[in-house]
Amino acid sequence: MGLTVAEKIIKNHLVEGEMIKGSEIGLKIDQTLTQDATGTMAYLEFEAMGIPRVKTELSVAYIDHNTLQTGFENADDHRFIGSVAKKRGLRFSRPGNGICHQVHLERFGKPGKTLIGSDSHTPTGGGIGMIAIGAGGLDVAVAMGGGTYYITMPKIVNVKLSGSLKPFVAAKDIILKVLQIMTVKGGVGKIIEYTGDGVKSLSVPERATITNMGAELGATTSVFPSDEITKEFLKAQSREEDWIELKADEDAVYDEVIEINLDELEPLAAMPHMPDRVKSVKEIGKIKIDQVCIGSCTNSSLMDMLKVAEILKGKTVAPNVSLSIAPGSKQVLNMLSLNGALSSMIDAGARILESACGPCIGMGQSPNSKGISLRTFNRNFEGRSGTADAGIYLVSPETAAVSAITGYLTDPREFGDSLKITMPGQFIINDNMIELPASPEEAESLEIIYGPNIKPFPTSEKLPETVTAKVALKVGNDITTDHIMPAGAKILPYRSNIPYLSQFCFKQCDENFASRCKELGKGIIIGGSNYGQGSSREHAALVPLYLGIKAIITKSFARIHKANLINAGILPFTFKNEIDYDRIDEGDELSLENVREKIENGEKVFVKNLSKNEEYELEYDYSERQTAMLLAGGLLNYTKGE
Ligand code: MIC
Ligand code: SF4
Repeated sequence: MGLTVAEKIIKNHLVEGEMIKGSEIGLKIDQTLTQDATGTMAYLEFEAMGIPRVKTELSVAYIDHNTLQTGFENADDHRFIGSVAKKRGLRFSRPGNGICHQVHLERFGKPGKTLIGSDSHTPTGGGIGMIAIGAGGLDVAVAMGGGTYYITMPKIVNVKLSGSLKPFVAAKDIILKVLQIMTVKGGVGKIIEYTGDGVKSLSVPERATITNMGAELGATTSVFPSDEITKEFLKAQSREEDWIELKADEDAVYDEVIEINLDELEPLAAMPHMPDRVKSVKEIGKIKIDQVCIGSCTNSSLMDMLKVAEILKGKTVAPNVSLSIAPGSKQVLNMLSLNGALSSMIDAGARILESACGPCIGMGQSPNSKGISLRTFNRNFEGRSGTADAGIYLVSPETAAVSAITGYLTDPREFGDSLKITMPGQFIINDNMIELPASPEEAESLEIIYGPNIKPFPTSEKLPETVTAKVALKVGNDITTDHIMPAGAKILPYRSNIPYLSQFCFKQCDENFASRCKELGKGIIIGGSNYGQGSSREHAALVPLYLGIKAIITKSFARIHKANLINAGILPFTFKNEIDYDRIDEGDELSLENVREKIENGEKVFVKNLSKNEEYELEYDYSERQTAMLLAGGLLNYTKGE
């Protein structure tokens, strides 16, 4: 039987298990990346492991998230990460060099390799033919130390693209279409592999837009083949030698097939507050807008920016609309400046931001009250922009730029026939903002610089025989990690200070959650389906751990968050009968009797509702390794052999 692209790469990196869908497999990881919002924790964890040098082929520490420096905290964190990188053998991408995923694609991504990153949009690397997976910081720390990375062998979905995109219809519209079809839960436990003739018409950055936002499907990752177009991109990045061809065998077998005819696609938008609330721009109609933000790891490539500049050329941003543009990397910004495209943006009135995540993670540019903002980003969760009642629409760069001029959501096809953009055959290569590590000899005498904001991370205890605790919170479906542990300019500087962060936990859902947990001393959370979707931030597990959360019982979990809970030693269970979710109320006292023995022996687990004198059956699917981790009280205890 033939293999898919994903299976070929997995097979080459398989160190444990077999490629049987649904079973646990261990992968050798070639490359890792971190960013600064998750990186501080990942490097504290790496330091706790006591390994002197990273053992991967390549590990890069990026600074791109916490770039507003309104106090000493962010700059201290940058310095800490830089000092670890220098000493431990990592490259360090300095602030200003760009968004991790964009820079990684340009300078380091290699077809056929594995990459894990402490950021959920790491699958951007799938655009260049990598198996690139988002993970928690601790998993990345383990991989940096040469350890195996474990996932459940996913099902493989074939998205077959035919035809080619019409003018003003973009790669973003392809992934929005996939989101409309599959929804934000549709990709859980799956890899999305793109095939078909339509692939040939997409450049590597366009493919990367699609694999990037595959994260919003809940997918393990997404991948494109590596072909002549990949080769051209690598050549233009002066890295032709990194190219290998990768394509699925003729007789490869997929678990599901979705067909999309690119000729028929039209400009789409995801409406507030979920990336899968997709309608065509036409259908939504000409709503008045207050803000447009262009950039983020989804849409900040040179190609995207050149299109935006061409649309803005000679025009003025509509009155009462604020347009901000953040080119994805120093390379992109520099090329825009040298060819004059930047001038078209500035002249039209765009507010040019540094090459970083910026508004995407609420680092500035929060919209006005009840503001309508069009963004080329990947997430429009309620409150993520920093304005609780703002409405965010996710659109392509073309739709964003045309709408910025008209002042209302506009189908970009109204702008004209087509844009005349030519991609340069060679990018400007200057890696002067990527610091190289010290040699092992030099490294010995180097110090790691900890700032006063860096506090030790919480530790957990061995799983007790029985867990009895009150329901500290009950929430509904699609709870995101932005609900659990919000980000934004005010909170992100404390990513290395769990005690301080804890006061913001679940604040959007319940103002009193943190104080109630402190009163209770321990608690259980009840959730709906797709609990923990979104970011890879392990803070969404570490903070609840700090607040005494022992178990989380839901209708279903998102992949990375579930792995982070297990790493932290918090028990994730799902209801056998979803109806039981309705029977439990906040404040009920629950008891997981003999839970230690039961999960150790793989027996059925029941939770007793002591307040209502009822009992409900729960489900779990921990692998042997995960069971051992939970018994030990998390991955760190497990690794230390406790
Ligand atoms: C995000 O887009 O939510 C982030 C910020 O990039 C996160 C990581 C984080 O919370 O630091 C992600 O997607 O993993
Ligand atoms: Fe940064 Fe936004 Fe991409 Fe997350 S989604 S890595 S915050 S640009």
